[in-house]
Amino acid sequence: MSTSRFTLYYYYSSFCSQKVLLALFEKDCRFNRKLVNLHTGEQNSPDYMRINSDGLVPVLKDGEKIIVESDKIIEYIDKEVKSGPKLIPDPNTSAGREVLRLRNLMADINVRLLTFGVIANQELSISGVKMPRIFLKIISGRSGRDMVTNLERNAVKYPDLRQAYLTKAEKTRRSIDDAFKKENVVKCLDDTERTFDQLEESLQSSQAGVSGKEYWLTGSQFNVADILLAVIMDRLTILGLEDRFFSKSRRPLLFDYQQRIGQKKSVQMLRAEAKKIGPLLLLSSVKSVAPYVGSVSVLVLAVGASIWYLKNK
Ligand SMILES: N[C@@H](CCC(=O)N[C@@H](CS)C(=O)NCC(=O)O)C(=O)O
Repeated sequence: MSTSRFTLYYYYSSFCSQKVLLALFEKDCRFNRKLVNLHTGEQNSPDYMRINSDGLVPVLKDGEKIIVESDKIIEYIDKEVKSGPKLIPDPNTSAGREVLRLRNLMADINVRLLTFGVIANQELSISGVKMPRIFLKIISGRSGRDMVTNLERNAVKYPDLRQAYLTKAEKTRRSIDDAFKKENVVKCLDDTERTFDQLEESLQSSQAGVSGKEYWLTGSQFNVADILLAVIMDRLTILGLEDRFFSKSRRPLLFDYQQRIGQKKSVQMLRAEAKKIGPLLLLSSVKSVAPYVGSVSVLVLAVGASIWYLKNK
């Protein structure tokens, strides 16, 4: 039974989904969930491509209305949901302009390249990539190239979606190539370093302007800029890059910020959500070997029966 007018199509480990989840949790907004398993390629099924022809999560459905792009979804939620704090201040105010500046600054961090690039070049991680081994196996193995082949196959199979499938196949091929070129990933990490310098400066001015300990990126209100930063920091931590980007000695205010966001209920809810990936992957991997397990059992039974027959003959 539907409990809310909103339905979110999302996946636990997707960075863009996490931004939207955190926004929904901050707004204390109820929503229906539709998990789109990126590891089994559900986002490329014709049914899903007919909802979002880019074959990407997240997607928000509000009745018949479909909203794509995480930033647009957050803007939509902020406008439509009256509960919870205002996440996006009016851009005509100085606070609003500062939030917009920080959103643009963080939008330039290529989280996809960082994620796949560090997984493909794990020597770039400082403390080691903290992802379930099975997850690493799935994304660093052949799965990317298999995905391209499947997309091209679907382009033939579903003529109404031909262009969408071909476009996605091309984009996927390019992003896999980029992630395997170490110099791209190194440059991306260096650019992120400069962004983090600016974020540390923002925290300095925010701290100076707020009396008390509860200060966030642009002042006392946790807003969309903080949502972006919280999710980026969690991703960098998973990639084993926390000591490079927000260690106590290099960027103390960001280090402290990371400790403080962990006390927020919405962030705890988000982290609990991200953890669900482990059991799900285990389940899909068991399912994928299940047919073989089935035939192996039949074989074992057959061999056992033959031995028994020969012995008792
Ligand atoms: N600009 C889009 C990007 C969405 C996106 O890249 N989603 C990723 C997960 S973070 C995805 O669905 N990947 C699956 C795929 O590439 O097949 C947004 O902000 O929503």
